[in-house]
Amino acid sequence: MQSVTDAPRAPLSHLNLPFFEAQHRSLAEQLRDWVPQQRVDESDDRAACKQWTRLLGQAGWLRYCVSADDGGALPQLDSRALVILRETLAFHSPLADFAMAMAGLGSGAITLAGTPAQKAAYLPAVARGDKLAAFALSEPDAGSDAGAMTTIAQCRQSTGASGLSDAYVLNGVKTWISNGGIADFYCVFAKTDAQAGTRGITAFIVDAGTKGLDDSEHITVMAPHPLASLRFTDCALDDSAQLGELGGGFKLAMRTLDIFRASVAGAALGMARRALAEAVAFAQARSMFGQKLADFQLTQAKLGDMAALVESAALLTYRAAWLRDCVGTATPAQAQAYTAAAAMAKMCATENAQRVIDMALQMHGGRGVQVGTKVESLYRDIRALRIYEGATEVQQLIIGKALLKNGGLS
Ligand code: COS
Repeated sequence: MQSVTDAPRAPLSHLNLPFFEAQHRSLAEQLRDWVPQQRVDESDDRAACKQWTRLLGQAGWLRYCVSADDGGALPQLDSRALVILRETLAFHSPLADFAMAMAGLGSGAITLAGTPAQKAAYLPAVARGDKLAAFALSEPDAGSDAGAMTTIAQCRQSTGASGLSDAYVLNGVKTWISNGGIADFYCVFAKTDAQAGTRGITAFIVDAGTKGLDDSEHITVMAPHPLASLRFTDCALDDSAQLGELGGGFKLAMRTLDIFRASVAGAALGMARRALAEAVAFAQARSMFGQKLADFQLTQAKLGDMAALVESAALLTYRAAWLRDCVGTATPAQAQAYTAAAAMAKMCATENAQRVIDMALQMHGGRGVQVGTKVESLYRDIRALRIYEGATEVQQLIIGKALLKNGGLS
């Protein structure tokens, strides 16, 4: 069994591609030296995620999840930095990657739409690893069809110290919420106008411990990570909890997902690269039929397939991140081109990674299914990435819609 410390190191050669700048290469170099030095017992997913968040925050890595004005490392969220960070972390520890991902996704809507007071209250603490964040969009009957949510935020007038103001009362259930149960706050999307479809959804920031919020229902999944359902029962929020415009919640959720979908592709790439490294090392070490496994043409052909799947996904992933960073999303055409590119990257990287990991596991024979080997855990780790932050079928829909609308994608 392998520990993080005796594992292979994440490769760097792809950072010479023209998508990247010197700062990205140096980020990857520093992170791949830092991760193996950390000692985190991952047997308890919740404790491990809290510890990874603390360590990532103390070392400054979470500063890439917020912008410089809010305690971040760079003036704006940099998609290429996020991709590289997640790729490198996922190569070594999918749970460390998960902790990083949730700091970004869970606070992303505040970065995009928060008031100065909301940003000050949450983002510097996220960047330091002092507050755990979560993104609460999905519901038992509204996963891919996020607009079908039924959690309701009813507006009531209340009299506070500063006079008459709006207040909201949340009722409903959110589910499959990553960091659920350990988060310090949730960005929650709810209907403020049940008749207005996706234009009737508004976002709110709800602190853990708020009266009327029960986040204790833990969900156990095949590759353990903190996941829970949230139950809101007459959960009262004052108007300072509203995040972004009234009725602007659906678009805010989509814009947040857009940014982080390319980074999911990065995480999938990290897992695929690790599986490939494990397969190469195993093929070179394993003897059979009087030669090494690597000497068989059958093995070489498989490794060739795996490498091509990894590198083609890498190009789509880096292109999507580069588009957002260097071309931008200021015009509707740019925004749509980026949305489609991020969807393509997420779809191809997660699907290809599943195939690469399966091939690596097959190459390991019986050891591949032995609990505790790296390819066995990767086989479980990768599966959720084809579903969360928009399943492959949702990405197909996004790409198809863009194609039909534009007659082209860029
Ligand atoms: N950025 C900004 N606005 C967007 C957008 C984006 N990426 N995608 C859609 N919108 C806007 C549309 O322009 C439209 O605006 P108008 O009301 O002004 O016309 C509005 O949002 C509704 O868009 P659309 O009609 O495409 O919505 P649908 O209900 O058809 O849903 C999908 C589209 C399927 C793409 C969406 O529901 C989705 O992404 N689902 C997956 C959700 C998900 O990822 N869940 C995982 C949760 S996190 S683990």
